[in-house]
Amino acid sequence: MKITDVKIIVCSPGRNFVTVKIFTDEGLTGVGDATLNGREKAVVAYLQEHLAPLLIGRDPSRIEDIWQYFYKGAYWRRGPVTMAAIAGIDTALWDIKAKAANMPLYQLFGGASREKVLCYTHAQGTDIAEAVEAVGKRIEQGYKAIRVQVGIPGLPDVYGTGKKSVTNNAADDAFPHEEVWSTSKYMRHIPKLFEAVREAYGPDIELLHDTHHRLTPIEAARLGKDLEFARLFWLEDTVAAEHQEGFRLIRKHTTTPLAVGEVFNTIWDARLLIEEQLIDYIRTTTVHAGGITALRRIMDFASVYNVRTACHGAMDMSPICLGANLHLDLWVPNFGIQEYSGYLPEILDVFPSAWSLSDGYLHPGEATGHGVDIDEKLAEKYPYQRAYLPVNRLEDGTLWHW
Ligand code: CS2
Ligand code: MG
Repeated sequence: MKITDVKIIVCSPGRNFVTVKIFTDEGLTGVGDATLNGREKAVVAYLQEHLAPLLIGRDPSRIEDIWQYFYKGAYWRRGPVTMAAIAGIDTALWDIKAKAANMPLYQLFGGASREKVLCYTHAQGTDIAEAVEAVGKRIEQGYKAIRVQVGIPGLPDVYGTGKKSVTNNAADDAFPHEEVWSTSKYMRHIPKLFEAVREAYGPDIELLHDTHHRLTPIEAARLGKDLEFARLFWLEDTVAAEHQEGFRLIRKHTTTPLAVGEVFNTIWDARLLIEEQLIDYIRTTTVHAGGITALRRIMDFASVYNVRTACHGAMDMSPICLGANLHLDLWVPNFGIQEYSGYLPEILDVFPSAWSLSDGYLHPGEATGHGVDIDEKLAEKYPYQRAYLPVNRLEDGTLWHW
């Protein structure tokens, strides 16, 4: 089999997506997600200018060699743009390989280790009452695990707590929306949120919380301790994780489980965290960690150290990324949980998917390949729209982590 063409499809059915579609001389095609929220066009250029031309004429079954060719061959390794581009190609190639084998992708990894994939979804409110009510709705819908975020008194808007967070897109103008942040206001308020949620719904429902990299290690240690009463499933992204050693301090002080890794793009970003068991869940996901080939390696490495998997699955991971993740989730022995924030209906129309959700669990389905496609005609109706994630500033104007 030979690769005959590579298309890079950009569409915006409510938010931007970049999709790689690979064509072969035997008529089989495969698709992969290459979306990098807010920097989509950089990945498009990387793919179009540098990678796609080098694929023509190659044997699509040589996935490992193609991955190494693009990773090692470029000399310039790692980075979100490079790794999202490689991921788009890698995912499409695995799709083709599983279609050629006439099997759902998870069979190629070694088959299912479980019947279904536990997922967590999001509930948020501008205040505690609203957030508690939102959690109740998610429980009614059958979810077993819920990430809860809330607005902070004294801060006008906080990412992930209001209407804007539904699509994550920036304001309608050409500049990113600017938010205001105060760690002390936040730290005082969050324990009250989880007191209220536990009081309303009891101990059985799994609760998660995302700090979005905004704390220092000692602040994270304090928050972890303050939340121990709530027995969280995890506390996510407490600190900016470039400084991996910072987690040693957090770990010394709290038994609240820790999750990190949605912005990691290689195994190297997580090596120390995993080796020293400084985290409980690794959140790397197919599209941002270099595709299935690379994510599988991270998952296996994590299994040696009792770290469980928890693929990032916000709405900016396209349904293709979710589909690919779900095949890994169904197989991976050290599975933890899969994030599922849901999709706008128009996104699901553009990406017909074999995966399904039932009673708080996902399943990748039994279609051959990874089971997700793109409707190219429909995608054309939703042209790219420039959009940014917000930025975060302290009350005095200092640009801050978020
Ligand atoms: C979040 C995401 O899902 C999560 O845990 O951190 O909403 C994240 O902010 C976006 O995916 C960024 O593009
Ligand atoms: Mg997160």
